[in-house]
Amino acid sequence: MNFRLDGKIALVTGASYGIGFAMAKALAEAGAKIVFNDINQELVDKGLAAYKDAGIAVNGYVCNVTDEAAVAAFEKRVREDVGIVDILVNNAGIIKRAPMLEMSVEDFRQVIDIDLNGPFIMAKVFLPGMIEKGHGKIINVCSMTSELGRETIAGYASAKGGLKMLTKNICAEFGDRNIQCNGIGPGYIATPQTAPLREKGADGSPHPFDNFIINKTPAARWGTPEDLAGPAVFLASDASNFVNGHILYVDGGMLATIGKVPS
Ligand code: NAP
Ligand code: GCO
Repeated sequence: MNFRLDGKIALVTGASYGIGFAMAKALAEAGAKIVFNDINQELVDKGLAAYKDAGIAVNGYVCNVTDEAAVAAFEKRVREDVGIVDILVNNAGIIKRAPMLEMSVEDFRQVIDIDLNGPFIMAKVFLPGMIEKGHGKIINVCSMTSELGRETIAGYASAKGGLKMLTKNICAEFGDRNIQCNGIGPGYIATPQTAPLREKGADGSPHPFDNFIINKTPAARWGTPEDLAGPAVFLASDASNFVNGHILYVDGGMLATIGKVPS
């Protein structure tokens, strides 16, 4: 019963598809009432249709996680429509790939704003409700790049590294209020965000990055959004009440090894 979420309200940001959708679906299957947001109505509608197809009743809202006033209004609307959020999953994010010398400061700033400032704003706005309730779970969706750099993603890695430390800071400040803040660090997952890294050549040959990841991952495969389901339920449930400030990497073993010699 420790893994059940019955009676809990879970908010997953940017959860119209991909990893966010898979985590929200798993939290719903564990008993949670799901609320999600996305950046525009088109995506929210796409998500509402997908949740309906999956037989999950959800509330969906348009909210830009970088807009503090919009997030405050979002929290008020969710409180009125559904209730006080028990579980916040900071999943919304973007990535921009360019060699650093070609990356504009504006692009760097935008990635930091969405991937790091956004989770800060969401946590700042939704923590008071958790404190009011006497419990809360915050799950920040980090990345392998919370630990490792890679060329062409300076903004993203900087944001995800910062998100790891924000996770630890929320743990430090709110652990004594029975609030657990942990991170989930997905490895390389097959979603639209990584589609450019998996595109086959005109001749049907695999993308060089594809082989690179397969050789770097002991599981010898790309992850799927569903690989994040169980870890999300664990960190959202009472089963993890003494786990705090931890980043749970769901990477097929990638961080444990320097990788295999390409065959
Ligand atoms: P994703 O393509 O990163 O998109 C996440 C969702 O967030 C999208 O619906 C996106 O809308 C939305 N979003 C973007 N900016 C937003 C904003 N300002 N406010 C609200 N929503 C916003 O999807 P994903 O690949 O499933 O990744 C989900 C999370 O996992 C992200 O934080 C990502 O960095 C992280 N992650 C992904 C991988 C991977 O291999 N895929 C690995 C590690 C970590 P748009 O579609 O309009 O952008
Ligand atoms: C990239 C990928 C990664 C993944 C993920 C790895 O360009 O290297 O998009 O950043 O999205 O974050 O954990």
